[in-house]
Parts: sequence; structure tokens; C-alpha cells
Amino acid sequence: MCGSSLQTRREVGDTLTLADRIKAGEVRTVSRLITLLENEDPGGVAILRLLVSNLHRAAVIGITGYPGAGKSTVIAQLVAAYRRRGMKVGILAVDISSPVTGGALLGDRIRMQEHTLDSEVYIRSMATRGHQGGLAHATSDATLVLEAAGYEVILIETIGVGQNEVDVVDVAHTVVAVVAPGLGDEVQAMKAGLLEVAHIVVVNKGDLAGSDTALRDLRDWYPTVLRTIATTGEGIPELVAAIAEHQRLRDLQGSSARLMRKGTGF
Ligand SMILES: Nc1nc2c(ncn2[C@@H]2O[C@H](COP(=O)(O)OP(=O)(O)O)[C@@H](O)[C@H]2O)c(=O)[nH]1
Ligand SMILES: [Mg+2]
Repeated sequence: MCGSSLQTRREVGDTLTLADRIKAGEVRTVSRLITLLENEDPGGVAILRLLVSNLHRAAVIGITGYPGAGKSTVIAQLVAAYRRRGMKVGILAVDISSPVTGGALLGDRIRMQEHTLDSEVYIRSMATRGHQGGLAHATSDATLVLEAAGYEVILIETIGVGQNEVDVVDVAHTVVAVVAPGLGDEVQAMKAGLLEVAHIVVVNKGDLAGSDTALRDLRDWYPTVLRTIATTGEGIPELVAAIAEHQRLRDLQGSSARLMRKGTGF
């Protein structure tokens, strides 16, 4: 009896210590907790419960699109832009193709290289052995961990195919769909799917032939369509501004919804 209550006390103590380490932004503990949550570990869930009571408000931005559209390159540019503003940035790469080919992840590492030595940038590829939808769940949990650790911007990279990905999109406040010219059929397919949930559409590879046509075509369908050349950074300030504007409108809507609820006594 006595032994087990001691044990429990020690476990509670561990939980508190780990939670404090996360709040202090200790990167190793952040990684350890995300792994526990990927494995649906009850101890990890207990720590997360402690953390969510006191969250910072991070901007959570989903970057979706087909492989090769330039998501990672756009993200590397966004990271640079947010770092110039002194913000702490977390990146979650939810790339279901990576465990199969390994290639996408390697490519991402190369594109993110300049940021990997920056202690204010956290990069993690997500994996889960859990049930269907587990990836979306683990990503949502990881977002909370990063918020608790003081990350101010969280970028989630996903491939825009499959139900799992659309679930991940639910985690993000602002969803940016990245398309590239020359992927004509895929743009058509995306119109019926992921583009529907996107708040901002980016035609990347604006230096390639066909980008004008893609822009014109998409502007018939979506209010916010931007052109970027992620390899040079062209169009990135406009994308940062569009994301900020979307978050501002969303926050306004959120507070007016709260006011309405107050007004009607709910
Ligand atoms: N020409 C051109 N190539 C680009 C641009 N953005 C990315 N790329 C290239 O497209 C390839 C795929 O980019 P990546 O960011 O890995 O795409 P992801 O699979 O969507 O993450 C890489 O070789 C990039 O260098 C761009 O604006 N113009
Ligand atoms: Mg990528």
C-alpha cells in the first residue's frame, strides 16, 4: 500500500516536472512528450492535460498540397520571415509518403537545413502507429505541446490527399493550399477536395510557364490567390500578410461569437 502510494506520488512529481520543462521550452522534453502522445501513452496524456490549462496563443498554419508543389520550400521561407520578427517557430511535417519512400523527408531536411541550427525553430516529422485518424490526433496533441512550450507560430505540412489530411486541416486556424503550374489535373482534383477547405491558395513556382493560367483559373474560384516563387522568396511577404489578415478576421469572428453567446445568456 505504502509503496504504491509513494510510487504514485513520484509519478505525479514526474508529471509536474515534465510539464514545467515543457513550459520552459526544453526541446528534448518537447520531443519526448510528442513521442509519448504518438504512442497514446497515458502518462503523456496526463502531462498534456496539465499543459492545456495554461496555453499561449499560437498561430497554427496548415500548408497543404501535392508532393513537389513546393510546400517545404514555402515553409522554409515562412520560417525565415517569422524568425526575422523574432518569433519562435515549430514545424510539424505530416507526410504519409515519407515512411514509404524516405525521399520526401530527406528533401525537407535539406530545405530546412538553414533553420536546423536555430534553437528557436523546432522541426518534427509526425508518425503514429495508432488507429485511423491517429495521425491527425497526434498532430493536434503535438500542436498543444508546442503552444505550451511557447512556440508562437506552428506550421503543419501535409500532403493534400486522403481523409487523414483533411482531419489535420481541422487542427490549423489558417489553411494554405500550395499548387504549382503544370499539375493541371491535380488542380482540378484539388478544387473538388482540399481547395474547398483552404483559406489561402498559393500558386507556387511563379517563375514557370503556366503560372499565369493557373492564377487566372484559380482566381475565378477563390478570393485569395497569391503567386510565389519559394526558391527566391518572391511573394512571401504577401503570403505572410494574407495569413495575418486571415488570423485577424478569425479572431474578430471568434470574439464576436463569444460576445453573442454572452448576450444571449449562454
Ligand atoms: N522553379 C521553382 N522550383 C521550386 C519553387 N519552389 C520549390 N521548387 C522546387 O520544387 C521541388 C519540390 O519542392 P518541395 O518544397 O520539396 O515540395 P513539397 O513536396 O511540396 O514539400 C524542389 O526541387 C524545389 O527546389 C519555385 O518557386 N520555383
Ligand atoms: Mg515537403
